[in-house]
Formats: sequence, structure tokens, C-alpha cells
Amino acid sequence: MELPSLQIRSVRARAVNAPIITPLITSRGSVDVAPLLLVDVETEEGVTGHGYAFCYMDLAAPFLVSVIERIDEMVRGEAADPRFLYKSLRGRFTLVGTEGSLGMALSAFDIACWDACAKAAGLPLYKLLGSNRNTIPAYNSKGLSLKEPAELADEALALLGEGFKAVKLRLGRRDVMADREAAKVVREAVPAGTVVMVDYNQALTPEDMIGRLALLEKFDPAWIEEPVRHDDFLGCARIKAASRIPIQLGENFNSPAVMAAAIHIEACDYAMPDIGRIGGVSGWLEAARIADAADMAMSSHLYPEVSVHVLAATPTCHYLEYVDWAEPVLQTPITIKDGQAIIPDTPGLGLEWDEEAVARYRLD
Ligand code: SMN
Ligand code: MG
Repeated sequence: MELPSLQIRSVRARAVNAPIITPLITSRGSVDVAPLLLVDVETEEGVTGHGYAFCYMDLAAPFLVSVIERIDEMVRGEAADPRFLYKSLRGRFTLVGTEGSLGMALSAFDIACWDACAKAAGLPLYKLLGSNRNTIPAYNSKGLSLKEPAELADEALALLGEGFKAVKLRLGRRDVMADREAAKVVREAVPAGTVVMVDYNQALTPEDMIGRLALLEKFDPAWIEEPVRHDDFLGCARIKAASRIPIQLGENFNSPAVMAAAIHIEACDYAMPDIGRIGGVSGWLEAARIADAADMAMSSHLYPEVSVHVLAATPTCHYLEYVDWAEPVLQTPITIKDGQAIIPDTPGLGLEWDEEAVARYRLD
């Protein structure tokens, strides 16, 4: 792939705490505000690329800003070629490790470099990556938290009412019967044919999950996500062997190599890397090749504005996870119609900051 030649003038980062309208309550904690790292890569050619990372907790944001400041010192004056910078920067942080927050800063920088390249080429990123799709199937992941099962029926219908045909339900209560009730309430509330995914957020042991499979099958979930500790691939493989429902993993894959290991161990049926953990667009493209070779359906985790472009270039593209967490600081939100996310046709990612909102929600 030909990339336009650009030279990096500076890399800047800011942190914001974007408000979330519907807090997400999972078995492993709640998200009621979105701490985001916003990255700008300025080039000598006058093009500026944007990327972001979801920091999970605001305490991580200042650290990510400081990583970007160090990256700025390392790459000023270099060619903004993300394919080269992805490998070389990961190499320079090998001793401390690129898992977790540090890797998220590297990913946000990589995303911003790809945005700059696509803008300079005058193409939306998905076209630069060789895709000619216009839409990606999407599910609404904004709610259906761990709350009173009775509250979930109206919420499921409201989430579908935003233009979706699929929603994700959080499970993982200690009380199996309350979990069963939540799955039943949602399945009975939604129209026939609605796709319902379930996410345990690492709540169970493999034995617990295997014991719950028969109850869950009745409600026909499209996948079971992260049933156990995210790195217990052997435990997941035992669940997968016992389950008729596909097992979904990926939001905690810290590199394409980790994803390849999960597939090798047969820990999952589906993969859903998070573009902020897997290594930005560059890491995603490597993961997409691995999924393709394994003939494994691949979905995204968070970052819908960026993921919609890379999923278009993913041969085994499955589902886009939709949340609106970055929307408060964006000029243009992503559009959903008839269960599909529309890929924006503006050059780059279509990720422009609403500077007034950025100033209002600024953390640093
Ligand atoms: C999730 C995402 C982000 C923070 C907490 C939980 C969840 C998902 O696992 O897949 O949406
Ligand atoms: Mg999840």
C-alpha cells in the first residue's frame, strides 16, 4: 500500500473526562464518565491527524499524556509512516512492556498517524485500506447493565429504537437465577430475530460458566463474552468445548500475538480486539490477517468511529460495538441506520474535535 510521505512536526496530547449519559455497570466495576486521551499529530505538510484512547479510569490519563510527550521527543522530524513507527516504538518500550496504559498511548498515536495519511491521500481510511464497503453491522452496547432485571425490558426496546437490530446484555451476578431472569426479560422484550450478545466481564470460573450454559442456551445469545479471567485461555477452551454458544474474547488482547495464542489454544470462537490495546490501526490490520487465516469472525471493542473503518478492511468482519462515549468531544457522531453503522466518506477517520467541548471537559 502506497502511503503519502509526511514528516512529523509535533505530537500533542490532551486528556478529557467526557460525560456518559447511560453509565455502564458491569460485574467488574462501572463506567460513569469516559476519560479520553486525545492525540494530534501535526505534520510539516500542514495535515493534522487525530486519534484517541479510552483510559478506563481518569487516574491513568496523566500517565498516557506523559507517554505521548515522550513519543513526541522520539518521533519529531521522522516520517509519519505508522507501519514503521508501530514496530519501532513498541521496540523502544519493550523493557517496561507495552501492555495496558502504555500500549493505549502507542495505539492512539498510531491511529492519529493513519488519520493523517488518509487525509493527505484525500481518502477516508477504509478506502485507503482498500475496502469499498459502505456499512458495518452494529450492536448497541450502551446499556443493559447489571441492574434489576425488571428494568431491562424497556431499556432493550429503547436501545433498539436508536436504529439497531442487536444489543449486548451484561451478566455475571453471583445469583444465577437473577442472571437467568435478566436474560429472559430481554429475550421476551425484543422482537423475534433480535441478536442479543451477553458479556460476563470475567466474572466466573470455568466450572461456574459450564454449569450455567444450559440455562443460558434457552435465550439464544449470539455469543458469550469474557466468561472468565481474560488471560485464562485454558479455562476458556474448556468452556468452548462444552458450549453450543460461541465464545467471544478480545477486548483484553494486548497484541496480535496474544490473539494468535488464544486462537491456537482454541480459547474462543470469535475475536473482538480493542483498537486501543491491539496496537492501533497497524496492530488491528495484523490481527485481521490472523483472524482471516483462522477463518474467525472478528468484531470491534469500543472506538466505533475508528473501528468502523478498520472493520471494513477486515476479511472476517462481524460486528461493530457501538457506544457514544467519545461523542461529547466530536464534531460529527457516527450514524446508525437499519442495524448498520455508516462509514463516513470524509478524508481520514472523520474524527474532528469539538474544541469548545474539549475545553469544557479538559482534565489536565
Ligand atoms: C466494557 C467495555 C468498557 C469498559 C467496561 C466494560 C465491556 C464491553 O466489556 O465489552 O463493552
Ligand atoms: Mg466486554
